[in-house]
Amino acid sequence: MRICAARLIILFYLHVIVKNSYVIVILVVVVIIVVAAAALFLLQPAANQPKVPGKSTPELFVTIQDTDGASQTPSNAEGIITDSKGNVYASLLAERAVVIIDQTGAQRIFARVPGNGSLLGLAVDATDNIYVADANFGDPQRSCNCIRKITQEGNVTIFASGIPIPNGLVFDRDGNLLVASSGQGAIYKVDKDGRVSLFLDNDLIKSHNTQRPIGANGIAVTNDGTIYVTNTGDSSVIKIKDGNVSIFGSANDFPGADGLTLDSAGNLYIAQNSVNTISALTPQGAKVIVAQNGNSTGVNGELEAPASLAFYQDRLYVSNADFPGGTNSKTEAPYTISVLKIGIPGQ
Ligand SMILES: [Ca+2]
Ligand SMILES: [Ca+2]
Ligand SMILES: [Ca+2]
Repeated sequence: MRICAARLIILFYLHVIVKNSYVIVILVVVVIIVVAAAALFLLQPAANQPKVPGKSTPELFVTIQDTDGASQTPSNAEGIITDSKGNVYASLLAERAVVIIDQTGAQRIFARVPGNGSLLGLAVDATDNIYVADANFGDPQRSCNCIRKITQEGNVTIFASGIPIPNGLVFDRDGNLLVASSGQGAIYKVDKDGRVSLFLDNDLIKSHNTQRPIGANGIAVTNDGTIYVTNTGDSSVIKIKDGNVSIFGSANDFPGADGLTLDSAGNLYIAQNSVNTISALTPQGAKVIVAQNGNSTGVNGELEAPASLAFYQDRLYVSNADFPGGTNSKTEAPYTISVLKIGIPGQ
């Protein structure tokens, strides 16, 4: 009997242990599931976490056709912009035409621009009117140092004038056109009625390079109103936020700094014409080389003195001004627009 009772007690305790083991196993499984789910959640990138562009290979978007029937006059483009439908516009510096290229690559002359200066930066307003900087680099008789407006019907008028070598253009959040003046090293503001006022005249956007007297050049504005401007002569990118003007990234770190644009993660893209390079600065000011090419004719879409930048969706379009000097040895056909698949949509 005593042995039997002892057996019963042992069986009872074994039963309790086995029963509790199930509970422990279930608890352990629950804990593992909770920890794994938490780890997966934490490893997911947050929707608003900034992304950084990787390295990209420039591809040929289009070879620009000769618009004036004179092969000795290059069809090289300085300005570039995209409209709400994904049309790409390029300003032909020497041929004084703005061409329009649709997403299939079909192109035509959008407008011929009267006068005989250099066509530089482009901007587009909320109803797809196009604005082009018409710059006079020396001879006051040659062009008007003005901003011309081109409607979708192709009508060209003078929108604003009296800006020394207007170059990069961008609309701010209030619908004013900001104009980088390369000649003065300043930013002008043009309101909706074409009234011109001096917005910023600051030493940081003036060139201190006698070999390259081009100050403020490319210009971009973030959704929160921060303005970025390149200073080509000083090889620098300048930030203007809440009235404070400062060097963004490292000083003198962007030789040939020309056009600017932004993506939706807040990265700033910089076309560096003299080194055939597109670089980027993250919102924290870290530098990334996005694309770089050596000397070529540009036949496969290689960068050739990249001047201006414009996003449509996550594709970055680049006008190749094909200036000689620096990495690019000479201006020669073909004259092209490159495209880079960035994978981050434009702002
Ligand atoms: Ca030509
Ligand atoms: Ca420019
Ligand atoms: Ca070329």
